Amino acid sequence: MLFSSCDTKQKEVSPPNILFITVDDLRPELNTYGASYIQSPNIDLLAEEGVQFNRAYCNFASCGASRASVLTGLRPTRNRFISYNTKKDIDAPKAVSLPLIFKKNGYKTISNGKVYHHMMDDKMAWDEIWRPPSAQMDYALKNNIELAQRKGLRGPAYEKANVPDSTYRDGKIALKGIRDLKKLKKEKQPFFLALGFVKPHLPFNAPNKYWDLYDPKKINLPDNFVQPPSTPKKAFHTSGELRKYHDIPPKGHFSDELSLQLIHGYYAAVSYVDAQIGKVLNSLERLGLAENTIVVLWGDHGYNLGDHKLFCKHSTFESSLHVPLLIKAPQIKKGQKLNHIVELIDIYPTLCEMAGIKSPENLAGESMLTLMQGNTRQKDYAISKFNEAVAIVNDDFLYTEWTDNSGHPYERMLFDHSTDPLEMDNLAEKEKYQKTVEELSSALHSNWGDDYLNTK
Ligand SMILES: [Ca+2]
Repeated sequence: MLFSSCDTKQKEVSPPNILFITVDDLRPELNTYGASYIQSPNIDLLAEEGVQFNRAYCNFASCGASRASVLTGLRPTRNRFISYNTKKDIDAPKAVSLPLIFKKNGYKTISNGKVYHHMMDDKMAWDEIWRPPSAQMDYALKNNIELAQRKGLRGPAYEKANVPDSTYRDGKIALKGIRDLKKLKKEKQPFFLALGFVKPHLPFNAPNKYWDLYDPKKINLPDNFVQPPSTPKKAFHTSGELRKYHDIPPKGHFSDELSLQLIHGYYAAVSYVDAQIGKVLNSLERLGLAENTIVVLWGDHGYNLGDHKLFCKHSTFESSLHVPLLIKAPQIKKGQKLNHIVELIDIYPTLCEMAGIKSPENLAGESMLTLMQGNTRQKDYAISKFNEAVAIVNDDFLYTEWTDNSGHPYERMLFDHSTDPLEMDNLAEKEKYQKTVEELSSALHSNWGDDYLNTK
């Protein structure tokens, strides 16, 4: 157990609390990850005080499936955890989830906000489940609320409003988290407190002051605002999630002007959610709980902000799969930035190991604790997917294959990030790379899980 005493005389050690923070659709375009133009001071501070994983990947490029995978420690397969709408209770009813194993080990477990995609999913794992009341689609302005109330339609894709932070859901979630911390401090029981923040997920709604942090003239389109002819057509999509919003053209590529406006909105939403996270972390500190609390913060998948002319997630480009992952834990060296490849399914065994809890035997991930302690580990790859596209990140390569029901690949995509970080040149069909393709395909198939094809 991480917190066992090194003293020769036995000291009683309290089990560490867990503050489990998930941020919806947060890509690692943050100051601490090198995006100096992004205002993310609170997440940056968490990185300074903890460990930053520079190469963390989601296991599925959509909300519900990614979350169910993280919380069960199981990989998505061909038929398990396959959509934004995934329910753990349907896809993996027997799995002992991460909150449940902490509950079974004496922890008080609380789920605030969007932790699982469905509020009451895996309800036995939680002592308390809470989500904030909010206006339709979390808009603050009357006109936008009315637009969002039309049957089957949504409001605008972004909103700039002169309102306090607590008008939107994430402000309420932060306040609830702080109230919980105050209560939990008085209790003897260790806690697993989960906070699921919903920004920067669409719609990009944030108070004025977060929009005003960014000068629109200084916001740029990504360097890969293009769909190269060598990339398989199947890799692209129509950004359908965004099309549902008011005033977004129903088809065709988005104009530069709209794309820049959307990027501005995303940045505002990132700074807004960062401020809410900061309120909770400050409270943890002020209450004296920080010294015995492990804080983990993760994004549920990546996000395209015009990369490959796409918006939203739903692909296996680096921009869809790469996520922020930070862990701050007592007795772990601060300020480490690690380049070992890790996956979100590694969170479950890591938290168990740090808390001295025995993990279930069927977990697919591996603990990251040894990496945080300055050692290495053998597993140094990540496997992710979206629909029939299954991808492996290995060394500098990101290799995707689209497979049929028997696991047979029928389309391939390979990028070498050491020479092509923008993914402009698909190498998969080039003669010179056939051996690499063969090796990566083999690594993908042997590590995607014994139940990949057979899971119902
Ligand atoms: Ca999401």
